[in-house]
Amino acid sequence: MAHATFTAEGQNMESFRLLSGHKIPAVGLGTWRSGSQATHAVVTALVEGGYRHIDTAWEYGDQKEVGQGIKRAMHAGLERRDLFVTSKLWCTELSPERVRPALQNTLKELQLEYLDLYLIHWPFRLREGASRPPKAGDVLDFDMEGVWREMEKLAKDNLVRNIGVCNFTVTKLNKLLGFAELIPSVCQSVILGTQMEMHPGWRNDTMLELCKKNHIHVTAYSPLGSQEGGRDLIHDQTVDRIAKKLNKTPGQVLVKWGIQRGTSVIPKSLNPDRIKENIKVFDWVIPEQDFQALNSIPDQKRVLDGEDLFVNKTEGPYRTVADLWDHED
Ligand code: NDP
Ligand code: 1BO
Repeated sequence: MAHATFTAEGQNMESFRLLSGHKIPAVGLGTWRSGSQATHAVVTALVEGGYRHIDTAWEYGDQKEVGQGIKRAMHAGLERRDLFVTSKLWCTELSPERVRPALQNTLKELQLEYLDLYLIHWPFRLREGASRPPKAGDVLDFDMEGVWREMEKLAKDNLVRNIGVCNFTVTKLNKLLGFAELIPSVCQSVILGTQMEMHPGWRNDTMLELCKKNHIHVTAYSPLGSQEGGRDLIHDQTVDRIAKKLNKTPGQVLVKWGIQRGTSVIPKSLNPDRIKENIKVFDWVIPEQDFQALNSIPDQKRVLDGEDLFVNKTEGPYRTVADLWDHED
C-alpha cells in the first residue's frame, strides 16, 4: 500500500514502506542512457519536479553526473536523508571479493556516504571485457550465495540501507530466499527490494505476486516501454484512450498504473517538461474499469530480454533467451 509522506510542488507524494522500515518514494527518475545530461535531469527532477528517488547503476556510466546533480540539489537545500538513491552491482563484479570494492567505487562516483538500495543488476556473471553478444567463456559461473553474503555485510556495515536483486525469475528468487538471512524482528528475508521490467505490455504478474507474498518491494523499470527499440506504449490505443478520458498524458497513465499495482516506478526522461509531467500522478486514480483495460493489453512480451548481453547460441551456459529466464515466460 502506498502512503502519502511529504509534499512538493503542492501535491501529495506517495511512498512505499520497505520491510526495513525505510520508505521508497513511489516515483523515481531513471537515468539509463542519460550520459552527460544526467546532471541536468537529476537537478530538474529533485529541485523543480519534487522527485526524491533517483535510480542509477555503474553500468550506465553516469554515476559521476548523477552524483553532481545530487550535490547541486543538496546545495539548493535538499537533505541527504530525504533522498532515496539506488545503484546496482554490475555483472563483472559478481564474485564475493569484488562486491565491496565495486560498492566503494559507486559511492565515490556518486559522492555519497551510503546508498538507500543496492541491487544485483542481473543474475549472470560476465568476464571483464566480455563482448556483446558474449563470446565463448564470457559468461562465468555465479556464486549467488557468496555474493549475497557480501551484500548482506554491506547492509550490516550501513554502507547500503537495503539490498536486493533485478531480473530474477521465480526459480532464482526461491534459491536466494533459501539462504538469505532473516530480519529477526519480523522473521522475513533480508531481500528488501527488487527491480523488474513491468508495464502494461509486460505485466509479469507471477513475479509481482511472489514478491508481494515475500514482502519484497518491487520497482517497475522501463515503465513507459523503454527507449529506442522498446515498445511504444505511449501511442498504445488503450493507454491513449484512458489518458484522454482522464485528462492526463499517456506517460502519467503508465506511471500511475504501476503505482496502483503496488510498485514504485522509475521513468527516465531528459526532457524537463516530461520529467515534471511524469511525477504528477498523485491525488487522482485510474478507475477500476480502466485499470482492468490496461491489465488486458495483449501481446505480453519483455523488451529487455538480456539476449545481447548473455546469450551465445552455440557455446556457454545460455543458448536461448528462454534459458536466461528459466523457461518461465
Ligand atoms: P522508460 O520506460 O522510462 O522510457 C524512457 C523513454 O520514454 C525515453 O525515450 C524518454 O524520452 C521517453 N519518455 C519519458 N517520459 C515520457 C513522456 N511523459 N511521454 C513520452 N515519452 C516519454 O525507459 P527505461 O528503459 O530507461 O526505464 C526507466 C529506468 O529504469 C532506466 O532509465 C533505469 O534507471 C531503470 N532500468 C533498470 C533496469 C534493470 O535491469 N534494473 C533495466 C532497464 C531500466 P526523453 O528522455 O526524450 O523524455
Ligand atoms: C544493460 C543495462 C540495462 C539497463 O539497466
